[in-house]
Amino acid sequence: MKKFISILSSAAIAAGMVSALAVNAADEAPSIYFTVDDKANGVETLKFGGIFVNTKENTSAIPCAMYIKDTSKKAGQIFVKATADESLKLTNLTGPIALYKGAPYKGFDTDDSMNLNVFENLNVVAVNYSNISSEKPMELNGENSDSYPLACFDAKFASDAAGGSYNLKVYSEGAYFSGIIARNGDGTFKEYDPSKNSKPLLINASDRKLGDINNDGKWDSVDVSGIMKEYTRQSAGKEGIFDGNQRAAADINGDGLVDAVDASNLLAYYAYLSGSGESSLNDFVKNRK
Ligand SMILES: [Ca+2]
Ligand SMILES: [Ca+2]
Repeated sequence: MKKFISILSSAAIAAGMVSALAVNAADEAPSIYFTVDDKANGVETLKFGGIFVNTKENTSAIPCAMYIKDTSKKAGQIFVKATADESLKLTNLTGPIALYKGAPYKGFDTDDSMNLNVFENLNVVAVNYSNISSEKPMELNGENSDSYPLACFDAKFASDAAGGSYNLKVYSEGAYFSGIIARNGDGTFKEYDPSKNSKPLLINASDRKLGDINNDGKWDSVDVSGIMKEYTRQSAGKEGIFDGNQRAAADINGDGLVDAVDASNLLAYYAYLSGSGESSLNDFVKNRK
């Protein structure tokens, strides 16, 4: 039944689109972003926002949250579907009330009111905030559109998930489209496809610790030179020789690249450890200028 309601309301919006008039170029397109709870075992948020997951240490689900960034505060209807690569299963979808004590918009006080849907075959979780009867934007509960998340869910790696990079992102295909409708308050509106302008969350999964490329339990010059060799090969247009677990462990700053910056960070950390430093590699890199 929930699925039916979702499709029905989506169709109603699509029909209404014909009368869309206003385009205000000054408005920044609303977008969606994701966070994970890095207090979960084996989960770290890296310097540039990517997430590192040690799949040996992390055997539980990773709590995730989905937010809307809407600086215009004009969002009147929100249909967002999120997906991840297949081996990163999205489950346990809930509204934000229980965990965050509030929803971004007024009038959405129960999980039912935000029309949550899980499409297991697509590995998609969906949330709708809709007030079809009104021409106005929805009213915020907090100061900003992302004072509270739109929804919460878990991401769990399959036991046979390969090491490598995974993306948590907005899904928008066919009948399962994602859309954000900004209302100007005078009956005019504009629809955005957040799958076009939202940044996926990079999740690097590895069976070893961050930076320990050869998985010997130490961070040293062997790991540094491993990264440099890989980077040199790639710079020369050759295929890398790292497997997925090594590549994930080598993107030390979480920018999606394995390059000289990662090697330099690791070299500095090696020196720091030799001087009896005690921070984790990730904390060390985050604090490094
Ligand atoms: Ca090592
Ligand atoms: Ca990097």
